[in-house]
Amino acid sequence: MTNRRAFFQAAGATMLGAAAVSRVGAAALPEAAMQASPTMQPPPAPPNGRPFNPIVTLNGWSLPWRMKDGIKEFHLVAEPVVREIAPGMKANLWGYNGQSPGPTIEAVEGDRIRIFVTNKLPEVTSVHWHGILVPSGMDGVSGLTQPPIAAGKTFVYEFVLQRSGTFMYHPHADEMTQMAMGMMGFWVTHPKDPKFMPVDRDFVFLLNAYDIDPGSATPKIMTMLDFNLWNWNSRVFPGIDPLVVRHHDRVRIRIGNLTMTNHPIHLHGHEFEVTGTDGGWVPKSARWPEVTTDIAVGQMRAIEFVANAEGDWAFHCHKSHHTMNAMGHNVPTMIGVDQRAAAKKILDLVPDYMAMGERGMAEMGAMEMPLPDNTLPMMTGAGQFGPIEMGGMFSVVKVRAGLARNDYRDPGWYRHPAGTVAYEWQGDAPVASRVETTQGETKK
Ligand SMILES: [Cu+2]
Repeated sequence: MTNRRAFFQAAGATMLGAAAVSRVGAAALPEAAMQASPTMQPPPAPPNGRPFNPIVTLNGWSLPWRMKDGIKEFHLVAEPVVREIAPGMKANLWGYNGQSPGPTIEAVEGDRIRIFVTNKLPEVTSVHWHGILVPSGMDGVSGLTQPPIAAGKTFVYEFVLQRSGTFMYHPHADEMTQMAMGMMGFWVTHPKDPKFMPVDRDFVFLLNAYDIDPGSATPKIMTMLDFNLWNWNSRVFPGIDPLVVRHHDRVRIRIGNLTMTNHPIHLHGHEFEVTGTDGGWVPKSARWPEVTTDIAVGQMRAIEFVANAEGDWAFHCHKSHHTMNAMGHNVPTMIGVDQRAAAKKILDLVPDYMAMGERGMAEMGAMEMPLPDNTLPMMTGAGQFGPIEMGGMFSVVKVRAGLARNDYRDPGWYRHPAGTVAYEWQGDAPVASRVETTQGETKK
């Protein structure tokens, strides 16, 4: 297996020299780069072809290509994978090239693309290029535009990228099963002119959902709506990468929804504009400021903002049950119920029994409950001030001064300036000079 970094080191500026393709011998197939880790791999600048500003996939990577006779050749392998959803839980999914979601594919407007798709699944598949303008026969709808790709076979897709934007790829064969199992990936077509709508940091992730019973590892594929794990790139909080940006950076975040419900995605501390959809870029005159944008099923939204406020800013789906991990949905509401007498009786029979919920569910975030193997707590994650009580679709935009240009490493928790943190009132008069502005600076 070749991870992306080793792959680029080995391949150097020429990409895929003779050594790198030796695994497939003399065959014409390009190397299928594999990724064994869910750790974010910020991509290097493109080694050949038209220049572009690479994007960063949360907990993911971008697929290397080889240039052959002026055509960019990629190799996707559809196969069963094991994905770490967050530390403490791994899922048996289907994906591409070792991970779910598959690698992000990046190319440039005007590029001629050839994609080899090898099917290592136990059933047929196909790949649909969501939002990309392709000849009808390259659209990947099995039965309608092509025969299904049988297990063990490799198909070739070829098209020219007609417009820049943010797209997705996913099967159009036994879709409900294959998407419930995690088969999907992002596609970014960069503009031919690298100065078109430039940003300093450009992130992508997919919204996806699984139904995995506590104590198990394989999604229930017949679930229609009642999923229990709400993911960004097949990761849940606290397994989702923070979005680390420099103070004053112009930031783009591209989000695609391949779940079965909509997700109102909310950013704290900043206002943003939707600048792109899977149909293309939004003209300036058609944009308006928002702090939440609803992303419907099958949609993609690119949002942009200037990171003008330092801090740790929550960034999450606003459906509160989507910021929780697997939970029993049939738990009765216990707020206000005194369970002490009943709990004592049950404890005689079940020593591990824990009465829950009579003061709300926050106590779930702090307590150490016995959990089945391979199961995440419902609410988890700790910040510098205590339990964050979140799971699922939640991360943190960390705005920091003084970061290096390509430094995406977690800088730790924000060091708040003195006098700018909410505090317990202890009878003193509040200090009148502590007035926060929206810029995070203190005014007298
Ligand atoms: Cu949601």
